[in-house]
Amino acid sequence: MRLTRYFLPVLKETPAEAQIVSHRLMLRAGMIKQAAAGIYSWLPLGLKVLRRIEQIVHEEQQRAGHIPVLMPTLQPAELWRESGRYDAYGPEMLRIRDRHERDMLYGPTNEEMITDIFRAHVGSYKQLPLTLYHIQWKFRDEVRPRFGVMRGREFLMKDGYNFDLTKADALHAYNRHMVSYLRTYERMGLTAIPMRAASGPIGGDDTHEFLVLAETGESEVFYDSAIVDLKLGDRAVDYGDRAQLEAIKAEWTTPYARTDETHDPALFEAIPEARRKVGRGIEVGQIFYFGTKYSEPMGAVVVDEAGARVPVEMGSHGIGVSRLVGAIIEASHDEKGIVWPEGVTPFHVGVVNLRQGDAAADAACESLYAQLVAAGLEPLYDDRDERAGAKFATMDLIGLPWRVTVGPRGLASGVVELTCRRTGVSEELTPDAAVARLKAIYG
Ligand code: P5A
Repeated sequence: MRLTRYFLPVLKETPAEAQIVSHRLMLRAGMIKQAAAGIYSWLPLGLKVLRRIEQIVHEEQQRAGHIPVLMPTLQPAELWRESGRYDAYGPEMLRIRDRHERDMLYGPTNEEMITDIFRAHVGSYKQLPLTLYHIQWKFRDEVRPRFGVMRGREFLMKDGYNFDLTKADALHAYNRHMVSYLRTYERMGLTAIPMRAASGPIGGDDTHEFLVLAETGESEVFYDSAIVDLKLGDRAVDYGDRAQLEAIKAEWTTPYARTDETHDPALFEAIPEARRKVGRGIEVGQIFYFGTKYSEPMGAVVVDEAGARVPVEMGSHGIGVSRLVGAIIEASHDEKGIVWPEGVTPFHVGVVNLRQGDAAADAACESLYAQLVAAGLEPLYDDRDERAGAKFATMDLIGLPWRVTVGPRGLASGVVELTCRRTGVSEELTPDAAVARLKAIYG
């Protein structure tokens, strides 16, 4: 993409309404535009990051054997009356009436609708296990929408629902979600810690939230610092191997890690003092096991091996896709702007032409651009007629992990400059070597 043809409405001033750094940077970098309280338009740069996050979520869900579907945002109230949640959900639910006076709602979550799909099409244990998920917009009429996309009213969520014959099978599905989430967040450059949590309006007893440590987080968290060093890395995970998933879950849930909702001071005091940490965290996901809470009242039953009709065992599992954009920025920025982890960056590399209009510099940039594209990378080429300082400031603000700077002086000796956004370290190398390096980095 060439910057002169792009739509990147960066702001010079720091927006006064934004209280936290991720919100400020998203507005300044031209990623979002508020439409109403807690409701945002995603501008091109923001949309690219959102799509990269979605892509990682899709890949990791499907690696775990979960199947994508797409349910609508609007739901009939009828389904929620069946589960008993229509009245219980309260003022966070946006209720709508259509022209036929039918009660509708903008879905805050989809347990009822997926259970309705299941009961219409599945009747035998032979069709289990089954996990369906989608990535869809939700609406929750939060009392205090704030911090930009972090606590929105309309927000994008990945929500998945498992259907199993037995509790043991459903707990295996729970573990599958836990492990696939660990991998998902790691790919986004995040450390997200599973913490025992409270289940709220979704229900059930077994639930973990995934928290990214950040001072601006909305939850108070108490944890054993040993948990922060755990990494899934590139170990081979077999999602069918129950013992392996159980072992990984034990690895992450044995060290103490809880939110204020479930904190147990006695257990916390038992951790060696040097490892006892109190901080704040951003909730980027939550998984639930709730058994037959929805299947029983809604009549989602299967015939088991003995021919008996039993309500199906269920859980639901959510990732805050749009919130993650803010959470990643909270975890990765500096005084100049965003520092995107390579896994989610909107463009792989920025190309800065120091002397736009200079024939040699222009030609070198064009050639570099073509080579980067041929290597399968997406460059953003700053081809504006601007001072070098302004171009660097824009690149630093929007946070591309790598920048190639092209100028007449370097070109005279056959080199360009490759700069790492995170470390600020630059090196001079030939354009070919720069392309090869970037190709290797993004593998
Ligand atoms: C699990 C999937 C559920 O709704 N039902 C379907 C279950 N869980 S949850 O914890 O309530 O939400 C899942 C994740 O969505 C994000 N989230 C939000 N993101 C932005 N703005 C909001 N107002 C908001 N509310 C929830 C969180 O990341 C949460 O973990």
